[in-house]
Amino acid sequence: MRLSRYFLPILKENPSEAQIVSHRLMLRAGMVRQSAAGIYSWLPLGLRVLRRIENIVRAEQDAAGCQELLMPTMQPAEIWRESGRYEDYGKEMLRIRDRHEREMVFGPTNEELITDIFRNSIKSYRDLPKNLYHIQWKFRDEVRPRFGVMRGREFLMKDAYSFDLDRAGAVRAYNRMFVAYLRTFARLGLKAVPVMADTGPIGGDLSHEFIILAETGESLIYCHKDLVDRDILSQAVDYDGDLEPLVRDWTGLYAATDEKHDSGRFAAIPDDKRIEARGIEVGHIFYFGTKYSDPLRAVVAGPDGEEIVVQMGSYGIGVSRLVGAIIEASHDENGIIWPESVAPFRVGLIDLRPDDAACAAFADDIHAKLKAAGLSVLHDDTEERGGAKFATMDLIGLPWIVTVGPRGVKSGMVELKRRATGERQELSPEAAIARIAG
Ligand code: 5CA
Repeated sequence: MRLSRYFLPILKENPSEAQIVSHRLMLRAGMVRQSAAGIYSWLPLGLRVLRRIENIVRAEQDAAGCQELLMPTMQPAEIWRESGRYEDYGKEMLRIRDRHEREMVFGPTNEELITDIFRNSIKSYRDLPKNLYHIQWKFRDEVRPRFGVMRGREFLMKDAYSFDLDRAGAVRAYNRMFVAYLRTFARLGLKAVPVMADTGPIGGDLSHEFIILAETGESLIYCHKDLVDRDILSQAVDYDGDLEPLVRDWTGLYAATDEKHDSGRFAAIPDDKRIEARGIEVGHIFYFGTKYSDPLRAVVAGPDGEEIVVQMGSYGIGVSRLVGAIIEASHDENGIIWPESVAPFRVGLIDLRPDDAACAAFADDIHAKLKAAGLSVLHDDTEERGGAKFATMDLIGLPWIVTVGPRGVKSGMVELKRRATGERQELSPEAAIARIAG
């Protein structure tokens, strides 16, 4: 992609409305624009990151045996009356009447709708277990939308819903999601801690939040330090096997939100292993048994023809919140530092003299070679000054920056910079590409 043609409205100044670094950087880097309080348009650079996060979330859900579907944003009010949440949900739920005066809601979550789909289609115990998910926009009329996409009113969520015959099956589904979440956040370059949590309006008696540590986070957590230092990706995971030992290994160490905090248990942790910190909730999983399947009559016929009310759980990931959360966890004073797994482009290619025919040809040739190597490139072929070009690349945080100038055209060398470390090297274009392709 050539920057001269790309829609990248960079802001030179810090926007005054942004209180935290991720919000500031997302606005400055031309990733999002606010359309109304807590409601954002995703511009091309921001959307590329959002899609990459979505794809990692999707891949890990699929690997854990979930199946993707897509439910609408609008839902009929009746099913919310059936579950009893139409009144309970309060002002956070956006209620709308259509032209026939039928009551609708813009979905803040989908327990009712998925249970309705389930009850109309699945009738036998033989069809269980099932775990269905979608990645869809939600609306919650938050009292205080703030921090940009971190607490929006419209936001993108991955929500999965499991259906099982009994508690043991539901706990197995819960464990699969628990492990899939650890893997998902690790692949996004984050250290997420699973903490015991309250269930709030979703309900249920077993719940974990996945929290990444950040000073700007809205949650307060208490946990054992070893949880932060663990690496899940080095462990082999068999989703068809028994995940209980792995989950027990993670939940055996103390970790809780402030609502669930037990100061006695926390005090028993050695001093140097105790963490009391703020964090950002990027995922939340719930086991709630028959809270929805009972009132909505999601039942199946058991082996002897008896009626069994299915056991359910739900599992959310804040996909759009993650964009902000990753920036909170990975930036410096010059801008964003994207982990390679979610970077909008792998390489920024700076041509210092696009007005010089030899330099432009050299840059074009490297651009073509990077693409041929399967690497996504944002090629700065604009007439800006060199200093401004370097600042833009640092701001938007691409993992690798290749710079070419007239001097390099003569020597056949480019400068390769790694954004995360600032380390620079003079290399031939081929060596630089080999290094980036790693
Ligand atoms: N139905 C359940 C699980 S599918 C549910 O709605 N859970 S939740 O309320 O905890 O939301 C799931 C995730 O969505 C949260 O962990 C958080 O990462 C994200 N989220 C919740 N509210 C917002 C918001 N206002 N803005 C951005 N992300 C949000």
